[in-house]
Amino acid sequence: MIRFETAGESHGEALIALISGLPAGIPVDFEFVNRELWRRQQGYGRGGRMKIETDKVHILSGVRHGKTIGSPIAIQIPNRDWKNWEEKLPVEAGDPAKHQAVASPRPGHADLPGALKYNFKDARYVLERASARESTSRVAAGAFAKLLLRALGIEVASHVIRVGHVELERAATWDEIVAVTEKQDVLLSCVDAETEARMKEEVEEVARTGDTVGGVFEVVVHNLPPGVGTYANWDERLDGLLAWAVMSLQAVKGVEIGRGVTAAESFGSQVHDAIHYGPETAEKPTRFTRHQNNAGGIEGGISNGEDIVVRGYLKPISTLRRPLESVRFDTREATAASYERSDLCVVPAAGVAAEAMVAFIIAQQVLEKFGGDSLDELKRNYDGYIQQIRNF
Ligand code: EPS
Repeated sequence: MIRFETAGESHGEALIALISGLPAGIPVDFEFVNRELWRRQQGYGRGGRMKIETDKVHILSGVRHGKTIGSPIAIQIPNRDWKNWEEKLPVEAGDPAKHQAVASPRPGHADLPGALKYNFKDARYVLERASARESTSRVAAGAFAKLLLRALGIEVASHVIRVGHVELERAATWDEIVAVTEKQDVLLSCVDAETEARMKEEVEEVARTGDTVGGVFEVVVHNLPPGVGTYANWDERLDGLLAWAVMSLQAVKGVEIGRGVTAAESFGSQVHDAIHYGPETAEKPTRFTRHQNNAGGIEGGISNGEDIVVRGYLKPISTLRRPLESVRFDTREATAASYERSDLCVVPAAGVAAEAMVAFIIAQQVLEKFGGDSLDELKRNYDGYIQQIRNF
């Protein structure tokens, strides 16, 4: 079973990802892994921190001569900002006069429940770990999951379908989504230029008013064969696993698979994707096809061979330049919530982090079904199954 853990504080020395269970023999494209980290740093509305950091992986173990060797992969991503925080947030006791306390919790952030839970009179320790900076480690781990999936021809990409009030009002093709992920000048990762320009105006508006704005990203998995995940046990359903993984990302408050939300207000005849039988194609192992994909590629907790479509609904960032009301930890007096440099809009970046989570779950379930300690063994098992599906 592949799994990963992360460690690190937002302003600590480094972020860590530890991945275990990946088969041996996966070629590691270092440029690709670092580009994934770069993608997570992009987008119109990111804060000043992204000008300081150039996230890059330092791989300590589990990769030799450019390939995975089946051992745990330890990854370190240095925080460049650490040099500005060494005295404010030392590992040792340090000089308390130099510590930078967060005295009044921000509504919407983990500050208050975290401080109550861990008995801190300062939310500094809470936000250091609750910060979405942690998603850097997830993207590093997800990049390895993508490398495994890529070796089987399975791809994962994302795009933005809403920023605040502005929504993409048409479907996006797979090629359009891929083109967005390949861009060098990332704005808001929307496939439609006119909609993207209006999304930018939405961010400009909150920049003026000292507010923040959320939105919706969509992650798509392309070329996944039918049969991954199962209805047999509640904790093995693919939709449940994906929803959990995406919901665990910072600021995600809702997850939808396919047409999940509007399906609830429609009739069955309008929602379900009629089944057809078509000619054999090179890309698809099954000749059972659909003309639409409202199910988002999952029926009964199992992939059905259509693209997997997972949407994440992101609340606006909770650090506001024009802060909401809060209460001081020490005196209990009413005051404005703490303000610290932050982002205005992170929907494209959250989409990249969600790609990582989705890729990891898909890789996990693919390995669960097909197994293999080496990529060669996995490919043999995988190809055998694809043949079975073709012959069905
Ligand atoms: C982030 C880095 C952080 C924040 C953001 C995400 O950097 P800093 O706190 O130094 O500005 O920009 O974190 C939050 C939104 C948050 O609420 O903590 C990153 O690398 O994505």
